[in-house]
Amino acid sequence: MKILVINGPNLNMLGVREPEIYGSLTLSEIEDELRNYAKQLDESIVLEFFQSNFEGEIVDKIQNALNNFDGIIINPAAYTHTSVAIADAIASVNIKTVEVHLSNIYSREEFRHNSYIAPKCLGQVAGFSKDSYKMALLGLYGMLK
Ligand code: CA2
Repeated sequence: MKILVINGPNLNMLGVREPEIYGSLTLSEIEDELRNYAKQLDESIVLEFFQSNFEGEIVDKIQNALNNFDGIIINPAAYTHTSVAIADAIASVNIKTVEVHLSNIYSREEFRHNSYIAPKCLGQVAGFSKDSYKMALLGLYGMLK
């Protein structure tokens, strides 16, 4: 089972700034933890990680996932609240996708309460810091296996 894990803009800064909101782990530490968690869940899970600060690169990556991946986990970061292009890309490939957020976007500013991406996904996990990714993987795995 091949799962693509996409992280959007500024998440490459994790662990470097604003640890009080997003935690003190770096993105690569979160990716390592998720890789270990996947291995415990099922040895046959293969994860590929991708981070970009560019909307078009994320759209390209989702399009290229067609016929190459069984599922997608995505933290679209700020594009969650703005990107019809990423929402359309997810809908067009029809790959089972879960949206993830480190923070609880519903307890933050009003503009973070809307997600263009969530309606195209199986579900959304928000507010559990790095564990949001593990919960998303568990849910996606349950739907795919
Ligand atoms: O809670 C999340 O995971 C978010 O997707 C994070 C986004 C934010 O725009 C979403 O509303 C919720 C922001 C990511 C920025 O990451 C940074 C990490 C370290 C320092 C500064 C920004």
